[in-house]
Amino acid sequence: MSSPHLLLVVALLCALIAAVAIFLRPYSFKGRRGNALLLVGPPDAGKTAITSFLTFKQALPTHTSLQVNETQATFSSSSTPKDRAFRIIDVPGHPRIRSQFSNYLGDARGIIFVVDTSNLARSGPAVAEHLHIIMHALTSLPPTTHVPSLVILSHKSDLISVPTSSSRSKIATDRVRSILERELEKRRLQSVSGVGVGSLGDGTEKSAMSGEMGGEMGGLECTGSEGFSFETWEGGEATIIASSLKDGSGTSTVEKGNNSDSYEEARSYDMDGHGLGSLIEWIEDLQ
Ligand SMILES: Nc1nc2c(ncn2[C@@H]2O[C@H](COP(=O)(O)OP(=O)(O)O)[C@@H](O)[C@H]2O)c(=O)[nH]1
Ligand SMILES: [Mg+2]
Repeated sequence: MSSPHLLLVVALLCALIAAVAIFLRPYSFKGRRGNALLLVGPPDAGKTAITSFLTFKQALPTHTSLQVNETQATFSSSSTPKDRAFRIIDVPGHPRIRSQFSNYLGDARGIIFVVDTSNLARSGPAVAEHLHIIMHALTSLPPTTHVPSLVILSHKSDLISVPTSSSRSKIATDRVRSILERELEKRRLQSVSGVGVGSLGDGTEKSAMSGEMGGEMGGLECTGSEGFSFETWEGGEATIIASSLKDGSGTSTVEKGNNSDSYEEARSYDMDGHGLGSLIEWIEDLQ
């Protein structure tokens, strides 16, 4: 073969190898991207109500669930022209069941940690313990696994009192951020100093550091030396978004009917912390 031909063949081969490498990159280096959305968080936060809204376009009456509930829902996507179908996995918050979220981690694209904003001042330590378990699991994934995005949903934002002219959404997310950052910082300091943080939880179980996850829990490392913050968390992206399924009067914003028009209305309904509009945007933006 003459040398110009040889050069051409080599160049084509290189181009082919580069194209294959680019095509396979998400699979070979970052792991397969799953299609599950996991709803986790303490009991009574609103996980099942949100699942039913995302799935059936309306809030159905819920009751305390003692098993994982799986449904399907389709969302448009900001990165592809096609709609994307997700498995929605509603994991009850009861301490004996909540660790089952880890069975779905390999297929998780996003994790939605739902918090009842209105009672967080009281339940902060227990909620932080639960979130710590999730963050520990995310930071313990094998390096080849795609790490799902995490959103902390400052839910039931209709129940907090907000001075007129203030932003409900900002007050709700600021409250969740400051309480959880403070509690997670306590846990981080205790684990650094080697003192078990089991006593920081709600006291209903001794599992926090040893039993449930089988060993010491890390996963709260941050860049910089300012203590724990979601912004500097090394485990990945963690966003805080406000939502509610009811308006200030206690009327459901998503029970207005069961035809698709009311769904469209509720879907886009995100008036400063009311509705699920910001959460749905977050799902549509998932990479
Ligand atoms: N005020 C208010 N109540 C809500 C909201 N979302 C859910 N709830 C209520 O909170 C209670 C617990 O909801 P549920 O979905 O069963 O919580 P789960 O235990 O996390 O699955 C139910 O009575 C819901 O009607 C909300 O945005 N605002
Ligand atoms: Mg439930």
